[in-house]
Amino acid sequence: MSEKAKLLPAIDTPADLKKLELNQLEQLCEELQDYIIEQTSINPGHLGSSLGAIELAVAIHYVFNTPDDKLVWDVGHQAYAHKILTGRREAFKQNRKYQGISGFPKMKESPYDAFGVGHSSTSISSILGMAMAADLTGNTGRNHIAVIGDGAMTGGMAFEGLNHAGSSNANILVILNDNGMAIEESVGALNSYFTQLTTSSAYNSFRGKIWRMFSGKNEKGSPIRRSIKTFQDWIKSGLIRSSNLFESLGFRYFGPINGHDVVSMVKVLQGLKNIKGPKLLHCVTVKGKGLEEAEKSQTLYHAPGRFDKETGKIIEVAFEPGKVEKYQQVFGETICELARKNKKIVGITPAMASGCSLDIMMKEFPDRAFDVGIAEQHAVTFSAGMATDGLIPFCNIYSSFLQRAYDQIIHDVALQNLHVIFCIDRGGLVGEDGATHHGAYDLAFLRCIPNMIVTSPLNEMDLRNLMFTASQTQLPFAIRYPRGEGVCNNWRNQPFEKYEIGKGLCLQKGNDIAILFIGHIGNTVIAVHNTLAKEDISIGVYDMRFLKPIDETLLHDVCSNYKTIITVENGTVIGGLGSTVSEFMSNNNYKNTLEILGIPDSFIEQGSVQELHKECGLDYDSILGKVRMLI
Ligand SMILES: Cc1ncc(C[n+]2csc(CCOP(=O)(O)OP(=O)(O)O)c2C)c(N)n1
Repeated sequence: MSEKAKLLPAIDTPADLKKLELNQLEQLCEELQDYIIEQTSINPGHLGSSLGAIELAVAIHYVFNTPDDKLVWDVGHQAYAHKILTGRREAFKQNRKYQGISGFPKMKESPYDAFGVGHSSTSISSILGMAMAADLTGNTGRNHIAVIGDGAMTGGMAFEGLNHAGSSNANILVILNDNGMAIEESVGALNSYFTQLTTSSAYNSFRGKIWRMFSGKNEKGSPIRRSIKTFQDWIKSGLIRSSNLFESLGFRYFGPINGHDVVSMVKVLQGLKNIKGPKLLHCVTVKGKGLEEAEKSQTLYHAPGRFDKETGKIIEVAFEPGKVEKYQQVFGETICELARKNKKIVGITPAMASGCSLDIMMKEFPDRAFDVGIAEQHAVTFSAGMATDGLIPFCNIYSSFLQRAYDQIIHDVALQNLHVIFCIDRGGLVGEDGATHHGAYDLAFLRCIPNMIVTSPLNEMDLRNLMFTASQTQLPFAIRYPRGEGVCNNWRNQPFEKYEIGKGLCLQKGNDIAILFIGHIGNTVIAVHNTLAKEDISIGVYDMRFLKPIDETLLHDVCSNYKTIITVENGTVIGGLGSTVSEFMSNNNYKNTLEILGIPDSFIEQGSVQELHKECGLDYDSILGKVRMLI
């Protein structure tokens, strides 16, 4: 921590924070800002969102009695100040690291993390559940606070929560942290509505009144309660109710206020603490607040990697000749290539345009590429709707977020047998984002859906060819690939090849042991094979390529010719490739020894991809060791 820090070193819990005078809070916020910048510059994380929510975290913990009062951070990527203030100042140095603390609030980690998060738009439902539980158990004095960004507010669940809460008397405070940004700029009508709220003169004059009311600037020393009474009278008069979305839904709306003015925030929160029932406080904040570069380039600094803490400049990794590119780049360029040739092709992303590289298509074909907000369910059914009219939607969704849209995949796409292509990014272990973000279940949960084709590419060329094949196959089609680099750099502008559906490949015949794999993890298997080949140990290597339909001819061949079969997949061991082979063997009375390598049946925490592969026995050494053991 910087030597300038005078207040932060003494804060181990919110009780220490409460010992500070109100006029010391600004300095504390600056120290938190310095500390978060210093730490994330060397140990990357979600910088911009957390810088934007420092004052919110300080004000909330200053006013409310956490952890008895419940506080839920939506997504939780903005909660670094919260973590630091709640006993994890030193542990923050190990933020997102293997065996360190999680980058997101996590119930197991701290009593101050009232709810485990990572996926968006869960805060209102969960805080409402807590508030209603408090009512039922007679814990009536408790406060319940949810902090949700304008991006997360676009998620359907947020509205489901608002709808329920607004008709209740539940004592909840929703703090809308409005910075106009998701990872990219927030999209949709709600975003325009928030902009209207923060710029319209009626609301600005209303805001002035609220501001003065709670900060006591109009009547020196006037009790907050009297001000609240005035506010309630306004509400009763219906002045605001008719024109405000949240008021119409049964919430009391306060704001918009400046979410970086910590002293005023404290006063407003103290006032709101005395108002029961569902309330929403609209705070306007700046993503990346306090670091010029991060304020200027908010998308880039959402999670910038390492940067220079003084200048804020991102530390570029030196270009290495021959360095391979990411699968995401291959997806982005290939969809454009296909779209140039076929006008029916469209692209859809739920709020991850730059992460999945659909932004490349959005630039070239702005009318045919859609960012639909943090709305995976909508993204899938919207794609289905387009497919009914003969368009060919490539719906790109991160594996773990696709879990949200399971019924939409089954009911709206597969059951209707529609030609929707799912490009499933971040398949497998993703690294530092941890348990909430690993794409562990997709192969298993897609395989059991009728009509679905489920595939995974070994490399960049495969991804291109599978995208091409999918565009030419009138069926629901899933292509799942990992985060990060591929293995070859000669994929650009190569001719496309249409693959035979359900056909796997024998890469190498061998004796005794055959390894069957699906996806990019196969490159590790190939490396293991190459090592053994140098020792004159010959193993069979098979790229299944299609998990569904599985290549039964290939499986008969393998089961008849090898004593031992090892399956390797970067996905859960329950329900994926290993299970498929096991079912096949059982159905066909094969008695081979079968060893299934994959992600075990437990939640894997954060760490580098390499560390996690090792933990799961999916790294080169572990696979090699396993083969040696079985020889
Ligand atoms: C279900 C789901 N979809 C996508 C994401 C990826 N994601 C993480 S943060 C984020 C943007 C959130 O925007 P907002 O709530 O406005 O918070 P900000 O980062 O602007 O503070 C997105 C899309 C996610 N965490 N969960």
